[in-house]
Amino acid sequence: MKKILLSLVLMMTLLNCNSIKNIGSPTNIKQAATLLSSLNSNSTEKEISSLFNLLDINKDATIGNTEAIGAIEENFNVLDTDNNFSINLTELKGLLALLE
Ligand SMILES: [Ca+2]
Ligand SMILES: [Ca+2]
Repeated sequence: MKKILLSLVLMMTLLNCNSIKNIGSPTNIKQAATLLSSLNSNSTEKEISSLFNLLDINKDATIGNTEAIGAIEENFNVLDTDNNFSINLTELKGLLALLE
């Protein structure tokens, strides 16, 4: 009886792990990629905020290196001006200066 319960708990834990992994929905990433590719030096801070919200999958108000994509990933160290290995909204706005 205990064994069954234990394997049930184990199964639940595994299921939970899977759902945590899937928080970043592919639609968000796709939307973020589209938005990112449409950005240029004339883009507004509002567009940067939308991009930020799409990329901040775990909603901790920063873009970690696992959340960065494309040009943000490539310029991560440049954008991360305070070198704390994450990009906040203010730092992401620096992307506009990098775009032409
Ligand atoms: Ca985040
Ligand atoms: Ca930072």
